[in-house]
Amino acid sequence: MLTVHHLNNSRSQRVLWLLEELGAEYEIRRYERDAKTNRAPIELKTIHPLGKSPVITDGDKTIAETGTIIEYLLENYGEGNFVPEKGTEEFDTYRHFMHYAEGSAMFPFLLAIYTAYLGDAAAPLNPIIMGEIKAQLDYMEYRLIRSDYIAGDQLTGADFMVIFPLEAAKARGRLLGYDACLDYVNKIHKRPAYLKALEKGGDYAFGPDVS
Ligand SMILES: N[C@@H](CCC(=O)N[C@@H](CS)C(=O)NCC(=O)O)C(=O)O
Repeated sequence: MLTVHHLNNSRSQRVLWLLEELGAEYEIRRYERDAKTNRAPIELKTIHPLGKSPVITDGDKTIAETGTIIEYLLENYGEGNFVPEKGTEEFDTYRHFMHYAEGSAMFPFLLAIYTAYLGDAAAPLNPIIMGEIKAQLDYMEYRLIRSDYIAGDQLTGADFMVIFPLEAAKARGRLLGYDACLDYVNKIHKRPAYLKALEKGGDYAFGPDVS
């Protein structure tokens, strides 16, 4: 049985969304963040040494890292959905955004979260971090003005990746002036499979209710 090790308020929500889009059978094992530290509970380390979410288990396989999980699910449960044909320009763009979301887009958002712990001591870093956040949002806006989804006019695996940095940006009020990004997030938030995943996943601070 396919099991999603699901941490509340986390990137694993997008794995649930993909599974709902695919109509796949799966079960959810829930983990709760520590109320004070917001960290994942130690038991997640018994599933995978990184102790992060998402992680999935499928028979004797354990797979961590969202991009790897999404590729694995598309290969094994996707029946050809959400992956452009290999050898096409769309496929190259899809692969780019599969890596881009966690590789480039998330980085300045995480820096902003971590340096906030420094208080005033973070001041010299803030202009650099804010500049980097702007560069990532400008890039996604440029893409989304030109196509319905991040890698073209079809929903692909890459959308399940970039939704998280964009949701995080929206929740922190950073999408003001980024109308294409905002419309994209709102469009995804209306998808029946997204809403079903939300119901199943529970507590999620970046969903449709966030302005
Ligand atoms: N690049 C990894 C990031 C995984 C990650 O940092 N997950 C967060 C949840 S959004 C987590 O588990 N945080 C809890 C902690 O680090 O204790 C991925 O996409 O899977």
